[in-house]
Amino acid sequence: MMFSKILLSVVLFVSLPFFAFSQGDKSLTLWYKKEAKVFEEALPLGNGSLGAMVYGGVQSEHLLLNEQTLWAGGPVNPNMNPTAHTFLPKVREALFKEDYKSADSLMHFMQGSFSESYAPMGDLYIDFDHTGGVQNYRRELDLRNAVARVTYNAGGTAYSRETFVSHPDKVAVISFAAKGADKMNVTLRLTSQLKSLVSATGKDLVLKGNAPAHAEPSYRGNMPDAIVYNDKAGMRFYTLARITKTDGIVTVSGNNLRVKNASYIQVILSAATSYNGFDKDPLTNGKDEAAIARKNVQAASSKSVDLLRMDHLKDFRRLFNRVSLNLGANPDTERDTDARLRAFTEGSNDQALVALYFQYARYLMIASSRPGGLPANLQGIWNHQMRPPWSSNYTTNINAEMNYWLSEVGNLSETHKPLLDFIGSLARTGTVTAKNYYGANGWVLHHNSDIWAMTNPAGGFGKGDPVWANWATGSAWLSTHLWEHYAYTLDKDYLRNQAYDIMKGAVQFFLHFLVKDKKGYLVTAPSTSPENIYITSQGYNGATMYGGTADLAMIRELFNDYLKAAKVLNVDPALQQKVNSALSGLYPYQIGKKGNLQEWYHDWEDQDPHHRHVSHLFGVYPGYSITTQATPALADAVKRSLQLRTNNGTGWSIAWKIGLWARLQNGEMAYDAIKKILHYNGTDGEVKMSGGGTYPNLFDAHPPFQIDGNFGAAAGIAEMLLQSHQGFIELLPALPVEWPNGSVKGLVARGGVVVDIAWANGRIENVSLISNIPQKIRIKYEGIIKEVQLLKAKRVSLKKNQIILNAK
Ligand code: FUC
Repeated sequence: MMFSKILLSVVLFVSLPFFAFSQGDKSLTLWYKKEAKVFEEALPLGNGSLGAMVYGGVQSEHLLLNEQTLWAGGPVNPNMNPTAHTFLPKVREALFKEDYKSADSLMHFMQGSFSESYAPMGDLYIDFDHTGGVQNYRRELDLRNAVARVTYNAGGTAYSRETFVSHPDKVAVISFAAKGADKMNVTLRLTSQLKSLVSATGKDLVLKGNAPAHAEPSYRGNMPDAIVYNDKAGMRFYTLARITKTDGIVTVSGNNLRVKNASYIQVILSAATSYNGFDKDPLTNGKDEAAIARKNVQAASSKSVDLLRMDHLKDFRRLFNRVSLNLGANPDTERDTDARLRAFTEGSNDQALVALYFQYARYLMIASSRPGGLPANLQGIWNHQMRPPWSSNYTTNINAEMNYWLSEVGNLSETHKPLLDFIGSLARTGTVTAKNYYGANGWVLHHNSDIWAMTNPAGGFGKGDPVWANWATGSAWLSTHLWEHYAYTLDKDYLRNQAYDIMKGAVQFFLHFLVKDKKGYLVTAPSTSPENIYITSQGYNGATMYGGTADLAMIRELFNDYLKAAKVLNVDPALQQKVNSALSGLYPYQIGKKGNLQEWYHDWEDQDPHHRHVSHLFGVYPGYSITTQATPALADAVKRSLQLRTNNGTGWSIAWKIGLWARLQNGEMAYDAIKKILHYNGTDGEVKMSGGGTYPNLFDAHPPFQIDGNFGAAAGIAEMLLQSHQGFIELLPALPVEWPNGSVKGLVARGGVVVDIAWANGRIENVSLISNIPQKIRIKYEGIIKEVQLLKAKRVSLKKNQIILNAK
């Protein structure tokens, strides 16, 4: 008896290695009492490229699988509309005759193809043959360990599952265990919506297939050829799931694997595609996807689970643990996350949920954006639809950029790299697009892109509405990211070798594209203000105009950043001079009759006064040329514009407003936007499609799901606590009364200064600063600026009486 007990416990210890995960931090865990019925309830895992959404079904576990490079289409032909530029003079002529209608209609001739679409790779199902009722069901996502767990009892047996997706080993590790009288009898299946084949041999399940040659954006509606396959295009993919450990009996059953009588099962899964870069045909010049996936599974199977887990945790925690946030309330961890979010929507003061939401964004960033990979798309890396909303592409008139507002300040600078590298690809196709559409030097990017680095105006050669299709300021906006990465890291080699030429290319484009208006100011023409419609004094509702504020705000920022970069590197004095003079010739910001910052060149009305885009306020955030201190009148006008727009909007629109109000140092309005974005959006198994907010799995609801709101809101929260865009580090610039006590550790200020702040009763208690770069910095609190000398990697801590005048 004694002997068998000891034996049992030894067997359990050896066979259930995943129990060795340290207990997750309750305040950093999302948990639920029911299995997920829909995508917006399932829990995301990812290693930057391989993504899994865990549904946690009892009868059938479902893992939706994605691979970041799996997209429809192939390399873009940047020469798809070589004569588009012949329409530019005509558009300009119409515009300067104030014939906006003709300008709008001519813009249709300056369009190219739609972007391609991110594809859903497949689904792994593990069907159980449970009989009897289920008790104590719980599923959770433990952010500290980046692991999803499911536990429940059935028929007196305790079941548990754990899944993590390892970045160092490039595999998903999925473990199942049963502890008690019953054993597990399961069927493992792989399926896919894509053209594919499944096979089972030995202990391996293989799913292989192709992405479509083309997938039409979903907003185009139902049409016969929305998804096109052909033999000459459409990248290959390969998914391999292997049962690497079990005490059960594994058999092949048709295209499935059966495991009988098991008390533990461990599956290792990897996936790869033939994508080989934006400009290489993935069929004729692609990677060997099968070899990659097999190698990953083979290598991981030879490691012990302990080692796989240890390496996963080491890698993940190195990034995640850099920041902690405490907003001063006891976490309401007794309530499941769904109930917590509902309660918050109804007015509970659960500020720990706000902190959890902030950290969740950091988690999602680590899971969807890693050096060497592609940038996170509209849904990060998680997509279950053949025609996902807006093709789950890179939408560059806000969404792609907003995805990366968190990276630097959130101490995840390396997660910014996929975007920075991608800008390099865009600059290549964008150089051809600049010639074809504008006869210009440099490079240009319009409102949509994809992994093929498409830069042309979208719209399907004339079918797109210029209000979105023809926006041409993407290279200016993205180039500000190149500069910001330098501003945070002070990495001169990066600036010299990677960023500078691309910034210069964007500058060259705009120096060519800007034209003089009747008053002699430099303006963009044509211009659109992202997706908003004006009403002229004659009553025409249109999109195309000249001198839109948003364009000029972005170009102003690009020029300023460029000048700083050229000075740091001490290069191109002649170009610097040109940029300086263009900068001073730009049509200045205008304050409209309502006291607002004018969005249009003329003081026109908006068709939708509450329009979700607030691009004309770019200079406040993410830009920095309007500040309450340096340009108070303009800052007031921005405030008025925001009041007129209201804090309502789509998910990302609300997120943007958190950051904007934070920059205007208005903690209460920023907090009001946080309340709005954390508005519960969904009901049991049903997804609401109106009103921005948050889904049960804390994914942002545009709606539908769009990840930019998660990242943008977290970036906004960081801006409420720390700002560094004015040449000094400002502490707690927009602290709302809802956060009287709290602390944040590990946020990053420009200059690579890592900042910890603690506060009580709404005022700072202490601050601690550390940087790897020795430098003299200035910190600002309650209007007082103080100089601090930082030595390399030497922490400086200041108490409140060293920061606050007359501190008690
Ligand atoms: C822009 C926005 C939409 C949506 C789409 C992906 O076009 O105006 O609201 O976010 O991108």
